[in-house]
Amino acid sequence: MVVLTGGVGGAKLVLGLAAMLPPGDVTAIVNTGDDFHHLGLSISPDIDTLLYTLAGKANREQGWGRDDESWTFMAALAELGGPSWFRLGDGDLALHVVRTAALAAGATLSAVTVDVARRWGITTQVVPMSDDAVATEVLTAAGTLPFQRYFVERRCEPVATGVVFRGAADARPAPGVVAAITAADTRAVVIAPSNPYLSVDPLLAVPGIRAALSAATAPVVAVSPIVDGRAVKGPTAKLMREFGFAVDERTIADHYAGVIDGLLVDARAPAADFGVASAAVDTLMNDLDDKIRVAHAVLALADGLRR
Ligand code: FO1
Repeated sequence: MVVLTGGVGGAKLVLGLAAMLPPGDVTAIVNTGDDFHHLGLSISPDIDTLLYTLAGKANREQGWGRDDESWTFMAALAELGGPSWFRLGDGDLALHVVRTAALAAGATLSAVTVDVARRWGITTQVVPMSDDAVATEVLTAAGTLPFQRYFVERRCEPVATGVVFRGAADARPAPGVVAAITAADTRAVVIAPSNPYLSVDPLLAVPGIRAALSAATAPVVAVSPIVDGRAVKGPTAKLMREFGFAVDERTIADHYAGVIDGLLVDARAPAADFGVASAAVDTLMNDLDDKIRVAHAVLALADGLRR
């Protein structure tokens, strides 16, 4: 199984799939458009959410960072007049320091990620979409904002008119990405219920990934992030409205038209023609049983599809 994913919502589905399949059978290809440099550190939020979630270290209430976190560094930073808009916990900081040092010494982001996953006993393969820099920027009424400035500092408040993925056109898929998507024994490629505009589109903007999705023999199936006319988390619904779309499953199906063969929607969605094969299940994922239920439904939908 291959999953194209952003942070929290996608990590839940990856966890469900990993729980029902043999170790090593799931490859998560992760958005790196949120990555940025802050205080001299290389920060990869979605990769880290996958790593923390799969290692059982995620801070679930906060939705990012690690659990049992302490904040001595942030307090000391504030005392010195350092920036406080982006919060780095002490344990989280260690990961950024290790990654920054490894990248400075010539390692690739994918190699650093493999190393952390191995140390934490993670058997799911966590692969950045690219080792080349891609930076998501949001075009807003307040000007063009780098992703974290829009998302964290401005809390997604400025009205968005578009999104660009700087560097994506020249970015090469990281080693293993194309092979995983196109492998003859890949059962399905799943687009996680992540934000289509901010988390999945950066992956689709990498030409080699889009080409691999066209060449794949496995069906490509998306899980809709819409539940009962809302997005489960984050600014997905707000962006849909700002871009002039209805907040419904049809908009998701249209967004992925030409890429997907099937769409898994929430059981509360009104019956509709999505232009592709579809199935419905309760897609809210709180506990592990929920995640496994969605994982089963996505596999069942994909197994019924031929390319
Ligand atoms: N999100 C916030 O809303 N506030 C923060 O201070 C913050 C810090 C942070 C530090 C490390 C990290 O890996 C993620 C962090 N996030 C924070 C989440 C980050 O903005 C993610 O990119 C988004 O949640 C989108 O996936």
